[in-house]
Amino acid sequence: MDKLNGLIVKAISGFYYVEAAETLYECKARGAFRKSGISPSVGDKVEITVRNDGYASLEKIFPRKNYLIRPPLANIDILFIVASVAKPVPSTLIIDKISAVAVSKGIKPVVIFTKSDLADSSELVDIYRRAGIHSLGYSIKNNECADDIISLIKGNVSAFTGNTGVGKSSLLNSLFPRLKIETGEISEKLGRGRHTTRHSELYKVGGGYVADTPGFSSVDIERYEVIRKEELGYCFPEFEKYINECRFTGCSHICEKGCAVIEAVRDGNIPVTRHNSYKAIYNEVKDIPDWRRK
Ligand SMILES: Nc1nc2c(ncn2[C@@H]2O[C@H](COP(=O)(O)OP(=O)(O)OP(=O)(O)O)[C@@H](O)[C@H]2O)c(=O)[nH]1
Ligand SMILES: [Mg+2]
Ligand SMILES: [Zn+2]
Repeated sequence: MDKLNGLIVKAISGFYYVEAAETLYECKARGAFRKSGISPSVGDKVEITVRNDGYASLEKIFPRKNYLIRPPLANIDILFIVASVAKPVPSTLIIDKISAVAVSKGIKPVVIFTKSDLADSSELVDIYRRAGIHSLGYSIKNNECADDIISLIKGNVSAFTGNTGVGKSSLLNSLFPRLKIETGEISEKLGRGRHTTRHSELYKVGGGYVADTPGFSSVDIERYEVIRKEELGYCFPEFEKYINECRFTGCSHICEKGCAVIEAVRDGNIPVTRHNSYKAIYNEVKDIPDWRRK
């Protein structure tokens, strides 16, 4: 029997696909281990045993450096938040919710606006650049900014997330043609994607690991992870300087006259859409007691 350390690259109906020693093992989780309440996820570093007859089982999950609940992913360095400039139309609130969660977990958010052949992405890209978040436009038609994305992927474990139909799988195929991930047309009737990608999977490409994930729907985003209101402002990187300057203790930076954050919005130093998202998220989380988080 061999004991090996590996990485979960895919999890489907009770089977975990673990890359270890240059080989892909299909593993079942050990019964005792299942009782621990931690469910193994893509991105987990694990220990497996492989019997002489080839049967492999998951024995242990090594401590995680971070964990995303939606989609379930462990140990991510960079979260590429993908939105399309059209078909489907982008929502800055969704982008801001996800990027705030990434920041709260020490994951670097990168915002990509796809389908930039259909509409100009520069205004949206600019909002995030002003917010101190790495942001770029992309189109599979001309591969603009491909080098930028590839250099971020190198040496990191990253994941692509975003609404269904925004072009996550198409983007990965255009950067790494050998992947040949299935993609799907947008439904003309509903104006949204069809949930073509059904499971998360980590691919070893470009000197790193990249996860493609199933696109979420509006229901998923309503039940997205909750950040405590006291912490929320710090999950908007461009707010920090002004939060520190704000002279009101316990200020919610929502409407107080003389609040440094509100002044920065008024002076154009914080993008208005970002502050609107902050207010919307703040109002969603302000009455959620700590015990109900998650
Ligand atoms: N015009 C244009 N269409 C694109 C671009 N990128 C993707 N598409 C189209 O958008 C549709 C959806 O693409 P997918 O790659 O399947 O989208 P996805 O985000 O992976 O969707 P899910 O797997 O459902 O989450 C396909 O018809 C693509 O051809 C782009 O840059 N420009
Ligand atoms: Mg997909
Ligand atoms: Zn304030």
